Amino acid sequence: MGKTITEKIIEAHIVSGRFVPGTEIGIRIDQTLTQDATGTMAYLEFESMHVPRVRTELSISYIDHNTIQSGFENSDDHRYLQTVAQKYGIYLSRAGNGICHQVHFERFGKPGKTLLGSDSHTPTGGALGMLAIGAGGLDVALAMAGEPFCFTCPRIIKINLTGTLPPWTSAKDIILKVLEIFTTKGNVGFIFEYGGEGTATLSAPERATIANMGAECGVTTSIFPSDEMARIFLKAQKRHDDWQEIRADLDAEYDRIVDIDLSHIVPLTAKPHSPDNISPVRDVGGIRVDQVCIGSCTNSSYKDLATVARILKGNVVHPEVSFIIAPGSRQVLENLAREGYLTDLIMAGARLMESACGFCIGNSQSPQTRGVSLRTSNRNYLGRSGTLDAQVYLVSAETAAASAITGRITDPRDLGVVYPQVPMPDRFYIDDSMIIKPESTENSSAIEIFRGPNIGVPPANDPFPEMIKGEVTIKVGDKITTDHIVPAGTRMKYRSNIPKYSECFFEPLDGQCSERATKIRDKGKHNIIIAGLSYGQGSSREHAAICTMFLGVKAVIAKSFERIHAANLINFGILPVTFKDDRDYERINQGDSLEITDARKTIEGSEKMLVRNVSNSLTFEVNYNLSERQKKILLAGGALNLRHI
Ligand code: MIC
Ligand code: SF4
Repeated sequence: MGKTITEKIIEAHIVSGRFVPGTEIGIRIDQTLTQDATGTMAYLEFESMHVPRVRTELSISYIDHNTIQSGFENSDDHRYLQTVAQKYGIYLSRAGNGICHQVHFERFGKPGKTLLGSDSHTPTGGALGMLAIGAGGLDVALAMAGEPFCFTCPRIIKINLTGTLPPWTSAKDIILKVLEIFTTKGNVGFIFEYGGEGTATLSAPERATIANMGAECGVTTSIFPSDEMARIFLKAQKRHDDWQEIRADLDAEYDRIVDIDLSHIVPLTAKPHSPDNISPVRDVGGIRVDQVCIGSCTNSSYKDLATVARILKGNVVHPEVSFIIAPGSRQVLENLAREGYLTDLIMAGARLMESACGFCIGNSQSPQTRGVSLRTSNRNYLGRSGTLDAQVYLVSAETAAASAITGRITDPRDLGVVYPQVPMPDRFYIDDSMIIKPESTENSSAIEIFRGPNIGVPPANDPFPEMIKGEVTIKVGDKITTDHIVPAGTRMKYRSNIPKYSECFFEPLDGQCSERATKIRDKGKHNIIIAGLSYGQGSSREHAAICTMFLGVKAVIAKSFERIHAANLINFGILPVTFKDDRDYERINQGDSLEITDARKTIEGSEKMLVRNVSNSLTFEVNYNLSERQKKILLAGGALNLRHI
């Protein structure tokens, strides 16, 4: 039987288990990436492992998230990251060089390799035919220490693209279509593999947009063949030697095949407040727009921004629209400048932001009260923009540009002009001087690591208790994201200071939650969280688990979990369990006292787990699906404890 692309790469990297979907496997990791918001903790964890130098082919630390630097914390973190990188053999992409996924795609992504990144959009690399997976910082730290990455062997869904995109539609509309079909929940354990003759019409940067936002569906990753388009892109990046052809075999078998005819794609939008709340742009056309933001790791490539420049040429944006542009990388910015597109953008009234995450993570450019913001980014969760009552719509660069001109949500086909087809350059202008090479092994011992007062130590946990006896701290609904659990934006500067960061636990939903959890913990009781479907969507930030641990939560009982957050909970010694009967969710309230007697023994013996609700005298069963490896981690109180035993 033929093989899928995924199967070929996994089989070339497998170190434990076999390619049997649904079972746990371990793979060797060739490359790692971190960014500053998750990286400081990941490197603190790496340091605590006492490994003298990274054991990967390439590890790179990007500074792209916390670049606002209001207060000393971000700058201190940057300096810490730079010195750690120098010492341990890690490359460092300096602030200003661009967003991790865009830069990695341009300069380091390699067909056939494995990449593990402490950011949920790491799958962007799948555009070049690599197996690129997002994970918590601790898993990335372990990979840097040479440990395999363990995860559930995926089931593969083929997305078979046919036809070609009509004018004024683009890759963003394709992935929004995919989100309409698959939604943001129910896709854990799957990989999207793209194929079909429609795929061959998409350039590598277009594929990157699609692979990037597959993360919103909750799949392990998305992957494209490494074909002529990948070769052309790598050649234009002066990296032709990095190319190798990788395709699925013609008789490869998939779990499911979904056909999408590109010629039927229309401009789409994800309406507030979820990336799967899809409708045609025309259906919401005419709504007044206060802000348009173009950038983020989804749509900030040269092609995106050059297309926007061509659409805007000769126009000034609508007087009521604040128009933000954040190029994805310094390379994109240089190429736009040299080709004259930057001038067109400036003359159209663009407010030029740094090549960084910026508006996407809500640390700047928050919209006005009840403002309507059109963004080319990938997430529009409630409050993520920094304005709780803002209405954020996710759109393509084309729709964003058209709407910036008219001041209303506008289907770009209705502009009544010819679609500007921007060709990909044969050669990009390239300059890697903002990437710092690590010190040689001989010189590295002399490097002193800089630690400002904001840099803490990874918090310790006790081994898993014999029994869980505690209180329901908070009961939440479906599709709770890690942005709900620990918000980013202006709070993100406390990523290296867990007690401080824990103060905003569940803040967007319940301002009292952190205080309540602290009181329960200080009374010697355990905290327990009750949740609905798809708990822990979105960001890979392990802080959503670390702060949960710090506040004394021992179990999360949910209808279902997202992959990265569930792995992070186990890594920090917190038990994720699901309701056997979802109706039991209705029979629990915030403040109820719950008990799991013999919790530890139950897990050790793989027995049936019962939860007693002392407040209403009901008992219900929960499921836990832990491999032997995960049981060991959990019972030790987390992966770091296990390593130090
Ligand atoms: C995000 O887009 O939410 C982030 C910020 O990039 C996160 C990582 C983080 O929280 O630092 C992600 O996607 O993993
Ligand atoms: Fe940065 Fe936004 Fe991409 Fe996250 S989604 S890496 S915040 S640009």
